Amino acid sequence: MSEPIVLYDIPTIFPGTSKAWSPNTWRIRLALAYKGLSFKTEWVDWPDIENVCKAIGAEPTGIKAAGGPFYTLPVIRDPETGAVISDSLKIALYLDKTYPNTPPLFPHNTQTFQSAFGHAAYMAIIGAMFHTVALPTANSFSPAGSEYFRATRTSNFGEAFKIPESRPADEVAQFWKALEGGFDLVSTWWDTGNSNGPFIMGDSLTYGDTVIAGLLYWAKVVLGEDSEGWKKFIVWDGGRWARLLKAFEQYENMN
Ligand SMILES: N[C@@H](CCC(=O)N[C@@H](CS)C(=O)NCC(=O)O)C(=O)O
Repeated sequence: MSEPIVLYDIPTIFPGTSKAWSPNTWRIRLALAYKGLSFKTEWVDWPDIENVCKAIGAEPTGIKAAGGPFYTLPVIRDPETGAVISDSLKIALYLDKTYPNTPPLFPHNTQTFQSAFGHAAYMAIIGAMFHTVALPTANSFSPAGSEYFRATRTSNFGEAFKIPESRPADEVAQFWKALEGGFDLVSTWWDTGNSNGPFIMGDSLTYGDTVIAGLLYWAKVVLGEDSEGWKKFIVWDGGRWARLLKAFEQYENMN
């Protein structure tokens, strides 16, 4: 029996499937499960990400606003090959290449299309999404994690990402409207396809779907399944996002 792939992920303080929240790490959690690759999770709290990445030889994925390498999760370590890979897109490409006999994340040479779709969809949503769910996100971590998350949103991304303890109702409503608009835009791209399946390519799950699913899991976990906020996502775009998550449900179990 080969050793499982290790997925490095950031934990919330919640139990079960709500322990994972990150839109980026969810992509890989779902991708590994979809491919049927055995994996286990190494949970890394926010303040430890950089040290853990350095210790296992993971590459940074960018540069911090203040300068210096920026280390992020997901990272995977594959004991079969010795590879340590950072960045969700690079990990997904690695998995298809290294395990060609598993269901593909980039079928029919769609790497270029999938990476462009993933980037465009993420960018259409992430700004409004951050401001809409930032406070419940910050409150989902350990005390040290929460402090780190709050401090580094401004030091890494600027003052616009400062997380206020409360916001005026009209500002909140504006962010929700912008968020719905982002999902609406992505939904129009989906509509240009000619399949009724839940995924961008119809009935088969691909990398681009994991990008949207990751964003949806983030909202569901930090807002709570029974919250008013999460109930909005479920009805947007004729229930498209609820159907998408339903299709991912079989892959969401924690490892
Ligand atoms: N491009 C990277 C982005 C990953 C990313 O931003 N991860 C966040 C968690 S959602 C992170 O680890 N941030 C570390 C930090 O802010 O210190 C990917 O797709 O994997």
